[in-house]
Formats: sequence, C-alpha cells, structure tokens
Amino acid sequence: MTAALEPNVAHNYHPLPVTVSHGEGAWVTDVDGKRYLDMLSGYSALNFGHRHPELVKAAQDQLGRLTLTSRAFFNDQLGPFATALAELCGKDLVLPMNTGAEAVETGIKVARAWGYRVKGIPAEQAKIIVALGNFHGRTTTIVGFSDDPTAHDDFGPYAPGFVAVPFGDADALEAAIDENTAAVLIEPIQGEGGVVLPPDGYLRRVREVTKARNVLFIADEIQSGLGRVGETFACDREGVVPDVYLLGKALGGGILPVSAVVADEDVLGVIRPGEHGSTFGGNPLAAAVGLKVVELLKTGRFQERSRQLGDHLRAGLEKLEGVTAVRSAGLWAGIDIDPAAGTGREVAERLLARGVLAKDTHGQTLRMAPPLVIRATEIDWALEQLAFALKG
Ligand code: IF1
Repeated sequence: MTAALEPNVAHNYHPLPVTVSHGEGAWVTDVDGKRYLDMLSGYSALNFGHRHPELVKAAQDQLGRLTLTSRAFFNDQLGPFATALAELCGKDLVLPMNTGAEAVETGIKVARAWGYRVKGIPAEQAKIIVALGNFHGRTTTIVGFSDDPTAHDDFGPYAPGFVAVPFGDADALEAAIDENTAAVLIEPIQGEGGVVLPPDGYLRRVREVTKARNVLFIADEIQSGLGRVGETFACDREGVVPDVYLLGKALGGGILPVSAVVADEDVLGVIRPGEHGSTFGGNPLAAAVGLKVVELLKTGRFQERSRQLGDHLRAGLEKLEGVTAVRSAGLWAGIDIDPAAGTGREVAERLLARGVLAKDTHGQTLRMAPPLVIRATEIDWALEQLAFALKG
C-alpha cells in the first residue's frame, strides 16, 4: 500500500512501510492516524523536533516578506544569520550553502585553494586526508573517497587527491601527512558507521598534529553538531576547535535545507568574489530560520537536555537483552543487535509495529537519534518497545 503511493519515485531508498503525514515535537502521525515516536529525527536534522513553534514562526514571518534574491544582491536576513553563526562557532566568516554535501564540497574547494594560495602547494598536487568508514554525502567527489561499496561502486571515475587512514588512529594520520597535504577532513564521531566514537584524546591529537604541520583541520559536524551529542559541537567534547566547521541538517531547523562552512578570515578569505556560490545559498528564508536555530542553541537548553537524557537513554539501552554493544554521545546511539534477536532492519520493523521509528545501518546496528525535545518518559516508553522488539 505504501509503495503504491510513490509510483513515480526512483528506488534509491528502501523505506520502512509507513507513510507519515503529520509531525509535532517528537511524534509523527501516519495517513491512518497512527502515532509514532520519532527516534531518527531525519538523521539528526530534526534536533528541535517536528515544527518547533519558534522555528515555524520564523519561517512563516519570512514567507510573508521575501524568500529568495540570489546573492547577486544583499538581503536583510543573511548578515544577522552569518554574524550569529560565526559568533556561535568563534570564527570570522560563514559561507552559506544548502545541503550537507554542498558544505563538504565547499570545504574541499576551500582547503585546496588555501593549499595553493597560502601554503604554497604546487598546482594540482593538494591532498586531503580522510578516515576509513567515513560518510560525507553522495556527490561523486565524496563517494570517491568512501570505502563503503554501496555508496562508492559504479560512480567513477573519481576525483584524485584523497588519502584514507583508519578512524581514531592519530599516528596513522600523522604519518600520512606530507608537504602537499592541505587538510584533514573527518567526522568527530562517525554517524553512518553506526555512531563510532574515536578514542579519548584523538581529536586533541588531530588538532595538535594539523597545527604543527600547517594542515587545516576540517570537522564535518553536519550530523554530530548543533546539540546532538550534548555539546554545541562534538569537537567541544575534547575542547578542540577545528579550523573549519562544516554544518548542515539541524541548521535548517528541520524545515528547509541550510548548510554552511564556518572558518576564520585567513582560511575562508581565500575564496574571491565569483569563485564559488549557489542559487539558494544564503537565501533570506533559510537565513531567517538559521538565525532562530542559532538563538535556540545559544540558550544551551538543547545541549543540556541531550547530555542528561543521553545518559538516561544509554543506561536503559545497556540493560537490554539482545543488545551486544552501545556506542553513544548525548542523544545519539548506535546499538549493535545480537543476530539471535534479528537484523537491524527486522528490529526496526518490529519497532515500527510498536509505534517507534528507528533506522538500521550496516546490518546489525540500530541507530537512535530522537529530537532533543523528547521527554524522559518517552525515552522509557521507546526502551520498553525495544525490549519487546528484541524478543522477536
Ligand atoms: C542519505 C547516511 C546519516 C552526514 C555527514 C554530510 C552529510 C551527511 C556526517 C551529507 C548526511 C544523511 C544522508 C542520508 C542519510 C544520512 C546518513 F546514512 F547517509 F550516512 F545520517 F548517517 N556529512 N547524512 O551524515 O548531507 O547532503 O545529505 O544534506 O544520503 O541517505 P546531505
């Protein structure tokens, strides 16, 4: 029945059999009126829940004024948004884009231009170090340095200039740096890999090594950032400030695509007028919503909730029979399922039948990332449903 609703949609996903029609807070409702607790949050794009009233109001107010000008002209929303976001990141400049992949591609272009124009790397020789197990988006450049066959295969030929090292191994990363290395691009915590946290101190080592070798540290915080892990950024967990933040997903408040590259003038200043851009990048509607997102984050409330409720979620998950491992940071958990209990997909389908939305990743892992507005009682209810789902 659900697939029949989409006769003309390409088959690039295998959705769970549910058709959502309404959302509010941590809950959504399907076309038959059944309610579900959303434990996926659009892969962490819905940190503030479905239709957060302050975000919807910011969007509605701007819809009544102006939605798009292109960057051929100024608009009255982009300046305030960029100033607020730059301040949140402790940086000078913001380059606004739309999707996460665009922010990653922009980060790659900035790193290469900086490598040639500031570091003095010979033309066409710039290299960027990435981590095995990475997920940074779906463009051909990005999948070219993915080691996941599903994301990578049959989309070549691929862009050169990327060197992959094991995630979490700072010695391997240091050894991979040479005079042509422009940047290191990593997720501080790997999402698609199933919420893979690096060893404690890894991010500090990456920061030390990149500073010592005049290499840019680019942190892809598109999924891990903006409150998800109990801090404004996952890098904050180790007190580390990267040279470049890549942001997206929740920056658009779960309403529209908003992404950004944030860095100081000595890095982002390498991009000259006309060298990079996008039709919708920095549009007034996106900027109005993005500004409200930054204002919500500046309260610190969402980071605090993620920390406290994340501990509650983790404690509950670790008690469950049928769970072989839990990796978590704030309200973001990768849960390994005992094959005897079923596959990740099977458990996700049993959860669906019980009114909980969650997603499997890589076979035996279930991913949970509820909106940061979720209540402790709702987490407890989700854990109860998972306990049943693990029993088959
Ligand atoms: C899909 C994964 C998650 C991201 C990081 C950049 C991007 C993403 C760290 C690109 C996007 C999304 C994309 C979506 C599913 C989801 C995902 F399973 F693909 F890997 F969350 F883990 N950096 N992740 O996580 O941002 O261009 O999508 O706005 O492609 O299936 P985007």
